[in-house]
Amino acid sequence: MKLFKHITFFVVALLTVGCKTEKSSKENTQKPNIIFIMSDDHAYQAISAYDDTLIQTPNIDRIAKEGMLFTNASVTNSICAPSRAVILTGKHSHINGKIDNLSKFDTTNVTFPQLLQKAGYQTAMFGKLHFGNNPKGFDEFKILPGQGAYYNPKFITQKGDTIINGYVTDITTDLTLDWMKNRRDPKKPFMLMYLHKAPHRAWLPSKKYFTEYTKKTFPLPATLFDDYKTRGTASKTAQMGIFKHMSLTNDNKLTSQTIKELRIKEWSNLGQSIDGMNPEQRAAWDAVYGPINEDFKKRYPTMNDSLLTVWKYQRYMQDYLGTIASVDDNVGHILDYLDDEKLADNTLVVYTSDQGFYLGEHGWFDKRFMYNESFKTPLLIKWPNQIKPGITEDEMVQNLDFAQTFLEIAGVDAPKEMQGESLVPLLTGKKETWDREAVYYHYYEYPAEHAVKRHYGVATKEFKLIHFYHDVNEWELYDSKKDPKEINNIINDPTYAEVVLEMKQKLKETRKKYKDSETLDNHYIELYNKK
Ligand code: SGN
Ligand code: CA
Repeated sequence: MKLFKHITFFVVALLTVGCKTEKSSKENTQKPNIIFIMSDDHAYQAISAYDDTLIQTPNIDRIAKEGMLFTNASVTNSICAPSRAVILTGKHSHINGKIDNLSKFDTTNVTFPQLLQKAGYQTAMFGKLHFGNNPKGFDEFKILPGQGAYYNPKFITQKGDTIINGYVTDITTDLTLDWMKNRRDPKKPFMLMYLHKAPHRAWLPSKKYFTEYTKKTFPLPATLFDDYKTRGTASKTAQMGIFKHMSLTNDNKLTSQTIKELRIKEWSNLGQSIDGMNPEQRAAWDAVYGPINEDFKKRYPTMNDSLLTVWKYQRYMQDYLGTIASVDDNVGHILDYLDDEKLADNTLVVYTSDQGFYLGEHGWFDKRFMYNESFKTPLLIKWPNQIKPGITEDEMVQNLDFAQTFLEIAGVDAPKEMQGESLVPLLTGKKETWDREAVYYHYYEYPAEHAVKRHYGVATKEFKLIHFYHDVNEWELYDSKKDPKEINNIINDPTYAEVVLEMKQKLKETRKKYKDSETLDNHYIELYNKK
């Protein structure tokens, strides 16, 4: 009898454990997978779902066709590593501490991948992180050191560093597909960060696309010759002008021999961006860029400043957009894999960039400013059965919101310190609960490369107010509806006096809401001075 009791207990216990395991694995597989695709410096002007004047990106566009296109997505601090820190922590730069590319990321910050991993998600990261630290909360990662290289890049892995021959965008995709095919645990939901280096400076396309794109010419942006008449000091002193600050060698790919022959003095010596190529890659490159050098030598003697600006802009666009063509192809491979493996239905796919970029608007390249081209960032999300296909959403969302969005999708409570808002109501058509009226921005990396002064500001759908501080004290206001290109700074226009007061009040409230203050501004200036 005693033995019978024991056996019964044993069988019941076994059944209970069995049921639990089966149930929890079933629950886990029902949780949605998340694929976060992010490129580096990808302007929304260079995605055909937003604007098809410059390039066709049919694969990235597929995400919008099958899901949602956000037309008012922005970043809180338009620069690489700080944007990534905001995405991972769900906290503004002044709270997570990673205010610029130079400061260290404080690894005591809790990041959303750590929480998802704890909740049973399998996690992996491939490509560019740019933190200086290895990421926490990942079962597997293979990341580029710092900015990484376009050709034959080195990767940091949990097993040490390795150099992989080939083109970085293809390699990052191969690593991602290899993980999905060979090491993904089908019993668990997964969260994958697939992070492209492209189209970051110095814009080196693959052979296929430098061959194709160097034959193209592109329409000029309306503000290529902006004289910054109504703007303050910051725009006038920034060093990101295509004419003045883009280098003919590193950026436009003339050889040092060419500029020596023409007796041109570069404004800054950035070296040669093509140094990492092997002889075969270099020969293919020279076969295309050699004739470009020869052609320039013939044209240069008769070029005035405007013609040189246009030549540099065309060279810039050919290479920048050429790198995006590879990103688009590779995004297509990932989407095809999800479709083929029947994973697409239960997978949320995000495509975004760490910030926007200037493609000649205001005469610029690079980012950093709170003006639209770098403040806004592309955002396309698909999630079959949850997002109705083909929707355009104009609510003001930010990279600050990703962490809470992903946690809600996974059924994990977000820590109280996170400062964003989950996008799930917008994604699932429950817009009534979304009540954000303004977003906050703060850029710090100054004095530094490109010389963009420190500034913070607030944006509503109607207006944008910016305060440049530190070594200046200047305000700018833009009417976003009437002046989307932000050419007229109306801060001193008496007809907007009321709006200025309202926006200053809004800025005050927003700074308070996100716990930013003058004390913190000064703290970060002091830290910078100590470096
Ligand atoms: C490099 C680039 C800059 C760029 C920063 C930050 N110069 O320093 O043009 O602004 O990265 O970019 S380069 O000559 O080295 O290419 S970020 O995306 O990493 O923030
Ligand atoms: Ca970037």
